[in-house]
Amino acid sequence: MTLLFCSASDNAEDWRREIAKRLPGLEIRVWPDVGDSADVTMALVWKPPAGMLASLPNLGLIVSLGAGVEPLLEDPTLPDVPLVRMVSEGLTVDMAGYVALQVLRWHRQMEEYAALQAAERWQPLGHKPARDVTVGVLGLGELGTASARTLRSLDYRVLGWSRNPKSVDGVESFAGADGLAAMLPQTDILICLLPLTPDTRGLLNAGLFAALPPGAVVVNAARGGHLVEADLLAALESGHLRGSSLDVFAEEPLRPGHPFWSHPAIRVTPHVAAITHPSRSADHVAAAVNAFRAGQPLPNHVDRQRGY
Ligand code: NDP
Ligand code: OXD
Repeated sequence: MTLLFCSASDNAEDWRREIAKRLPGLEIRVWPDVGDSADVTMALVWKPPAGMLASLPNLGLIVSLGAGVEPLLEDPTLPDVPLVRMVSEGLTVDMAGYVALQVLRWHRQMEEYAALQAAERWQPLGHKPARDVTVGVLGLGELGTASARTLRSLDYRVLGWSRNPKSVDGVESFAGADGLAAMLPQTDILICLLPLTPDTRGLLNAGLFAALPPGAVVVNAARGGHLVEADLLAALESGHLRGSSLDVFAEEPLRPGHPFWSHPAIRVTPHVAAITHPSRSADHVAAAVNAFRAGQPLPNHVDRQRGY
């Protein structure tokens, strides 16, 4: 059995080393050095070239280096073999940290204090207790649930939205369209941690922003495709929204001159909210490979129909 690694943005040698520690003897090839493509039975990939996976005649398993699999599902030639997505403690801890950082940034007025520092002004602004600030989390999956728990530990009031109702200690659960309509007017800071699917594409739009209370903040750490960029700019321009933290964009890298770069109420990070480090995530790859080899149920198997 041979595993093919293919990613332009991950270090192949680091992955090879970490996988070899856990699966000694497994042959690992790095694209484009595929050798005899008939040998390849498993692929570990992030945004492989369209059609590449279809060129592997004996492929039996695809493991995504990303938690979000829409780049793979968008390839019409994607072979009909099991697809496993990335779920790892490292990714989860990273994301919960990013979400807490952004919530604290806006709640604790870090933007305003940065401006005061620049003006050499010593001026306490005061802030509400965290328990009086409501954070709404769109998506209560692996990353959303961990983020919600971290926010609860900081005493925020936390609401969560998912397709099916959830039971997460201290987190009020909302589901479906009615649930979203009920949650939004209560939400001071909205965090998007949804997968990108036909149902969620463009969800962060003018209608949703209008349903948030005046002065709300929007944080998108999921996918750029969730956000209608012009609607965000308009909602900030009108003063209805106070600010936004964006880690993901419709087009990455964000092009030079894009209005988000210089917008005073937008904070940009280059898709780094959570990173799949090999040392923290190779256990998950090994678990998927072992399950596949043993013919056992695969962990974090993607439901292609749902799209996540
Ligand atoms: P999960 O699959 O574990 O969770 C997805 C959640 O979204 C579930 O709670 C699901 O509901 C909910 N959901 C899906 N569709 C809908 C819908 N139509 N309406 C309401 N709720 C819906 O995903 P993860 O938490 O692991 O990851 C979430 C996303 O985060 C990834 O898909 C990826 O795009 C992004 N990501 C971003 C990173 C970054 O660095 N910026 C890093 C890693 C991931 P239910 O549970 O009821 O099915
Ligand atoms: C992911 C990502 O989906 O890094 O894992 O965006």
